[in-house]
Amino acid sequence: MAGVSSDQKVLVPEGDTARPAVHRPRAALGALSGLISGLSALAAAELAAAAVRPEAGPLTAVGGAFIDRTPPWLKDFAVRNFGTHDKLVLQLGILAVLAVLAMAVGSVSPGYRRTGCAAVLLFGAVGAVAAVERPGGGPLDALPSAVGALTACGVLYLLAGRLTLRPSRAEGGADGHFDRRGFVVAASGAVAASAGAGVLGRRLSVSGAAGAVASRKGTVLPAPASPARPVPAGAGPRIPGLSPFTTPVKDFYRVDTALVVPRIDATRWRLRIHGKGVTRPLTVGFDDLLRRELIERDITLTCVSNEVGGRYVGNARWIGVRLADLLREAGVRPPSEGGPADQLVARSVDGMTIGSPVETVMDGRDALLAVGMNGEPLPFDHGFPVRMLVPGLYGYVSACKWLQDLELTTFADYDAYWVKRSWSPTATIKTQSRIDTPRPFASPRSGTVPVAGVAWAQHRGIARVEVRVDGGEWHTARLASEDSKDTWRQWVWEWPATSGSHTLEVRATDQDGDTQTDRRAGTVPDGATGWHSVVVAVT
Ligand SMILES: Nc1nc2c(c(=O)[nH]1)N[C@H]1C(S)=C(S)[C@@H](COP(=O)(O)O)O[C@H]1N2
Ligand SMILES: [Mo]
Repeated sequence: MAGVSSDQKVLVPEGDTARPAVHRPRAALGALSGLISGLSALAAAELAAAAVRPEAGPLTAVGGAFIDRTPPWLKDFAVRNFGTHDKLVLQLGILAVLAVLAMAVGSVSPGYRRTGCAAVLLFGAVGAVAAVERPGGGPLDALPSAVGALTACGVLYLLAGRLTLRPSRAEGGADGHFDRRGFVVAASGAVAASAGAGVLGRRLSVSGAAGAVASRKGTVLPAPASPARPVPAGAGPRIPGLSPFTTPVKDFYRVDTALVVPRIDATRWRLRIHGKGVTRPLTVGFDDLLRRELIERDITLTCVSNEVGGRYVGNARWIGVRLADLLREAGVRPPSEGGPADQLVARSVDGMTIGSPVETVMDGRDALLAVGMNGEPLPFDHGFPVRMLVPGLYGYVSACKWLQDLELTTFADYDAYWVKRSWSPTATIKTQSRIDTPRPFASPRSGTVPVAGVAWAQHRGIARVEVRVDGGEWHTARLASEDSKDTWRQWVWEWPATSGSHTLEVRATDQDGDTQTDRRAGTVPDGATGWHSVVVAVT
């Protein structure tokens, strides 16, 4: 084997003309072998994760650990700039960092194979620790990272070996050469094997979720004992660009911390209700829930991270069981009746914790354990088999998806996930209104232009929506008829538009008589305020 001294030449900075040029491609090939071993690590880990559980894959585990440690300003930045693609951006970011590190390790590895391998094992250790520490994680979750790291080590060692300089006799001129052919063969072999392992891993994880998929397909939602009201008459004859009253599932926003969407087999699902003041702890299965009296309600869900004018709000027709009934069965009394617990903490299978005020959940509103959304079983993305919903509360304090456990406790004793991350422990949805049409910077023709959108003040109800142009007087918009206080309302105002650039503003008043404040506030800690405005250029 070539000595360290000759290998060190690889590290000589570019432009050092005293060194023979033959080493430069070797450094580049070193970097390439780093990339290839990184690829093989991920592929092998993917395969192993399919056998353990999808959440144990190093990319997912490190990404999840990163999300849990993201400070609120960065989370807000990501949500604002990447929206629902924030997770994709995160994973691409991790891949990019990994690629750079892999190339760095790879480029020194022809000279320092052991060091290269040690670095690879270190990355593996990071992945393994992250995986073991994920919610629901155990020692076995270290396996994918370990398998990946060992694979990468082997591949790197093999490839670096092909790049080792040998004393040259026949070729003369250069002071050595390496096994180019051997490198190409080994490298293509590693790439092909990685591709195979990756594809197989994906296949296996798909078949691993087969039980969950089948249990969802097999779910027949019984007819609700108490159906929803018919969809109310809209704000006006079909206004292009206005959000429909019911948001189709494909357009419904999704906000959660899950890099891998949990796929739960409903036939094995159990929900536990326990904690302070629970005199009869309950465990219920999915079929138990479906056999209960089901109610169907239109409820508008809103995310606290929704900016003024944002899209993190949607209205769906939900079917579920009254949560308050279940809590009563478990012996729970709200604080106003002397119950000792003021916080209901919902836990999901992916370790999310969401705390809601017991008083609110039990005050007679339609707080649900939902099993259906827009006439189908909950989609996996939206919490199959069961999620919580409390009309009037932001999602982060009410709408736990992939629900597994309900614990009665107090706000004094326990801070839920987002509360630990500087969001308010309780948060009522703020009255808001949004202009859907015209779009910002649209250029409608002068004449009558319908200005239309949605307004929401869940559980208080919308009383009035007003629009003004260029800071002038307020005009009352026409409202769609009310479905319930828990849903948004569409509105429209026919604007006699004159040519030129104009600013449209909207504000809503709820049925308590409170009008939206114009004071701009950000989303942290309990929801944004301010009026939505849109600038248009009328032609
Ligand atoms: N398990 C779990 N449930 C969760 C979350 C989460 O990250 N994990 N996010 C909450 C937040 S912040 C919101 S706004 C709603 C969004 O529900 P949706 O994705 O169905 O629109 O889910 C809530 N439930
Ligand atoms: Mo949210």
